[in-house]
Amino acid sequence: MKRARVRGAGVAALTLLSLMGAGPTAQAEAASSCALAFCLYEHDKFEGAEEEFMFEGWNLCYSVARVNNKASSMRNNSAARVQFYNTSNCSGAYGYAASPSSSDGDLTNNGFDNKTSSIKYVRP
Ligand SMILES: [Ca+2]
Ligand SMILES: [Ca+2]
Repeated sequence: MKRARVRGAGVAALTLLSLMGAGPTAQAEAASSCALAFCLYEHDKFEGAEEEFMFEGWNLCYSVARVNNKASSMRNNSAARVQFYNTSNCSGAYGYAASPSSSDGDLTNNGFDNKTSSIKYVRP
């Protein structure tokens, strides 16, 4: 009985996925969903311009380009802790660190709104 219910849920999830893929909102969903390891957004609540970052190894630093000094929210899909730097090459002390698999819709209360210029993936 329990087995049957689990299978039922799986079928429902698959149906929902295919509906989303075919629906008119598919593109809007993709625009604000972070496909890569880490994403920064220009505005609060994952709005505005988006910049996506890959995870290619520990302790790698990535410069922020599109939303340099503009990031106001973030999504971290990676298993890494992501450190935020006000400087361009992850130099000096980081100003904020995002936990693995976390998101933050407003960086203001972390004191790091519109500041991020580079990010670094570190082991949690
Ligand atoms: Ca901003
Ligand atoms: Ca900066």
